Amino acid sequence: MTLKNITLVGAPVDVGAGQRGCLMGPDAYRTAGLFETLETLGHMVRDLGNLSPEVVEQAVLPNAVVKNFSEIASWTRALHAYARKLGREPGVPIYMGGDHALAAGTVTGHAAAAHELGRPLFVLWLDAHSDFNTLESTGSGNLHGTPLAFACGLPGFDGFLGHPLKHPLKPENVEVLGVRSIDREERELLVKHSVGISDMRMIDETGIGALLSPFLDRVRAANGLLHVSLDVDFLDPEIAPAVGTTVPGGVTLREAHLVMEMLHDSGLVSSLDLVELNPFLDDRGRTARLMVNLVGSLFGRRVFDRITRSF
Ligand code: B3U
Ligand code: MN
Ligand code: MN
Repeated sequence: MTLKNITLVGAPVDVGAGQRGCLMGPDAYRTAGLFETLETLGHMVRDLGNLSPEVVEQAVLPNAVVKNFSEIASWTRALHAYARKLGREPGVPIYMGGDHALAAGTVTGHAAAAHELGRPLFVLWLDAHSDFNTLESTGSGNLHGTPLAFACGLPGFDGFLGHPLKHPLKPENVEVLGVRSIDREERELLVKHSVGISDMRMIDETGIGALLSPFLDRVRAANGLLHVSLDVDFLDPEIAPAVGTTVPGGVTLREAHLVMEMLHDSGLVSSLDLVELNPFLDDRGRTARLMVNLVGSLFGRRVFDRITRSF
C-alpha cells in the first residue's frame, strides 16, 4: 500500500447551511479518531488545527434571498488560498467541515493548483444534492447549495473571491454520484453545462461500482488530479442521521465502503472534503464514527486482502 502524507485542516463553516451546528464537525472528527485511524494505517498525519475566515467587506447582492454572503466569501478566500498552497505540495489534504459551502474555496483552490502543475482537476461529488444553484437560482438562499456552480465558473459569483474565477473546473470533469434532490432551475443548469450525473436510479440499476469505474478510468487516462467532496447526506439517513438535509433513499454502508475502496485502489485521490456533519444532530457519535470508518477505507483499510497466487 502506498503511504501518504495526510494533512488535516478544520474548516468550521456553518453559515452556508440552513441549520447551525456544522462548526462542531472538525472536533467531532478529532473525537471520533480520524487522526489515529489514518496513523494506524501507517500514513504520516499532521493536524493543522482550524482555519479562520478572512475579513471581507459587505457585498451588494443580486438576490435578496441569499444568506450570509460576506461570511461565506470570507471563508472562500481563506480556504482557496490554503488549498492552492497545499495543492502544490505532495500529500493529501483532508478538509474537515463545516458545511458544503467550504468547497467553494477548496475545489477552486485545488483547480488553481492543478493548473499550475499542468494537470487537469477532476471532482467526484458524493451528495444527495448537486449543489449547482447560482446566486440567482437559489430558492433557499443557503449557499451550501451553490459551490459546484461557482467552481464550474457559472456567472454571478465574483464577490466570493473578489474577482472572477481564473481556473474554473470543466463541468464534464465532474461526476455527481448519489444525487436524489435537485431544484428545477438547477436541473436546467446541470443539463446546459453537461455535468456528469449518476442518480440513485442509475445506482440501483447499474451498481455503484460500474458507474464509478469509467470515471476513474477517465481521470487516469488524463493524468488528472482527483478531488473528492463527500457530503454526509450521500449516505442513507438511517445510517448517517447527523445532517441537516436528510434525503431518504441514500447510499448504503456497503455501497459507500465500495466507493471508498475503489478510490483507494485507484491511487488517484489528491484531496478530500468531509462536509455537512452536524454533531448536534448525531446519535451518540455514530455518524462521525461512520465517516471516520469510510475515510479509513479510502486510505487503505481492508478486512481481508485477497492473495493472488501464481503457480
Ligand atoms: N438545492 C437546495 C437544497 C440543498 C442543496 N444542498 C443542500 N441542500 N444541502 C438548496 O437549498 O439549494
Ligand atoms: Mn452538498
Ligand atoms: Mn447534500
